[in-house]
Amino acid sequence: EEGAAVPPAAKSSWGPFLKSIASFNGDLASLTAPPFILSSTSLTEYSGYWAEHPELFIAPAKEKDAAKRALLVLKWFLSTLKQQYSSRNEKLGSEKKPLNPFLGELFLGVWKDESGVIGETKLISEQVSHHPPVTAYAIINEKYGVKLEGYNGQKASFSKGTINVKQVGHAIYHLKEFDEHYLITLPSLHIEGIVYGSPYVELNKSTTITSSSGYVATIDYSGKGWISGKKNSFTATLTKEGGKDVLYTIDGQWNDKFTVKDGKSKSEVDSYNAKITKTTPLYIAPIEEQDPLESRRAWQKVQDAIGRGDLETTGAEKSKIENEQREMRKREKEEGREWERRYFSRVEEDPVFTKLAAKREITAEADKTSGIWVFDEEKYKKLLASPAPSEES
Ligand code: HCR
Repeated sequence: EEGAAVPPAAKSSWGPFLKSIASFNGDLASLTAPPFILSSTSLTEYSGYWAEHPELFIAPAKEKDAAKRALLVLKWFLSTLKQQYSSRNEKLGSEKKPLNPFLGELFLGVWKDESGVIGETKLISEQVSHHPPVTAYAIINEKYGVKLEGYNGQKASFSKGTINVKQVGHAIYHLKEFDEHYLITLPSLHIEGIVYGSPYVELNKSTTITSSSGYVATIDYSGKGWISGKKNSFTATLTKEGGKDVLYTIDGQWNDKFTVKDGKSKSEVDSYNAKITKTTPLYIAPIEEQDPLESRRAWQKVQDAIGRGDLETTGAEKSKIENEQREMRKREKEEGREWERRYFSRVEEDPVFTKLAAKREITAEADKTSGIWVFDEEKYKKLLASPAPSEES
C-alpha cells in the first residue's frame, strides 16, 4: 500500500512528495522531502564511513605478500559498504535525506586507538563544491603509512518509482611502505521502498579496485530477486592483471556475512560478519572548540530544530546559512576570487589516477565534479604548524 510505512501524521505529505520526485530534475539537493524523511546529518559526515573499522583499514599495510595485500584492500572496501549504504536505514528506520553541505564545510575527526596497536586514524572531509555538491576527503593513518583520498558527487534521475543515483568521483588508497596505489570506483545505487515510505539503498552493477601492483578486484552487486534472491548481495573476484586465473572469490551480503575462497581449491580462507563486527566511534571535538566551518557547529541550530521537529526554526536557520553563503559567493565574484579550499586543491590532472584509470577505461568526469580534487599536503602541513582560525566567519 502506498505510504504504508509513513508515520500517520505525515501520511498526507507522501502522495505529493511522490508526485514531486516523478518530475524532479536530477539535483538531489533541490528535492523537498517531507520532514520525517529529513536527516540532521550533513553529507560531509558520510566520508567517515570509509574507516569505521580502522583495524581493517590498516590491515593491508602489515601484509608482505602482494596478492594477499590486494585481497585485504578488497576486504576492507567490502566492510565499508554496510556503513556507507545501510547504516542510516538501520539506525533511523529508513534512508533519509542528508543536509546539503555549504562550500567549505568541514568535518574533522579522529579514530583514537586505545589498544596502542593501530595508531590514530585521522579524517578530513571538506565540501569542495556546492553547485554541484562535491565532498572531498582524506583519511590518514601515519603509523602504518595508509592514506585514502577521494571525492564524490551524485547524479540522480527518477524512473519507474525509484531514484537512481550515479556516483561521480573515485577514491585512491595508498600504502606508503609498498608505494602502492589502489583506484576504487564508486557504485551506482537506487532507492527502493519509496512508494511505501521506507526508502533504503540497493547497489547496482559493478565496481572495481585496480592496483598499481597489477591486481584487479571486480565487485558485482545484486539485490532481492537476483542471483541469490537476498538484498545487498554481491560476488567479487581478485585476479592478476592480464592473467585468466581467479586468485580469490568473495561472496555473500555486504550488510551481513561474506566468505573469501581460494580461486583454485574453492576452500574458505577467510570470512567476515558485518553484523557483529563493531565499529570504532569517531572522536569529534566539542562544538565550542570547533572551527565555525565545522559541520556540527555550523548546522547546530538546524540540527537541534530537526531533532525537536520544529519546522519553522529548521527553515529559518537553514535560510540563514544559505543567505550567508549567497552573500559570500557574491562578494567573491565581485572581487574576482574563488573560495580557498582549506585542505584540497583542484588540479588539471592527477597522475596517479590517470595511470590507473587508463588500465580500466575509467574517466574522471571532471565537468560533473567541478574539477579533479586532490588532498593538498602543503596546505595540510601548514595548517598543522599553525591552525589559523577562519577569517570569513
Ligand atoms: C543518495 C543519497 C545521498 C548520497 C549518499 C552517498 C552516495 C554519499 C557518499 C557516501 O560515501 C556514500 C553514500 C551513501 C548514501 O547511501 C547516499 C544517499 C542515499 C539517499 C541519499 C538521497 C539524497 C536521499 C533522497 C531522499 C529519499 C530518502 C527519498
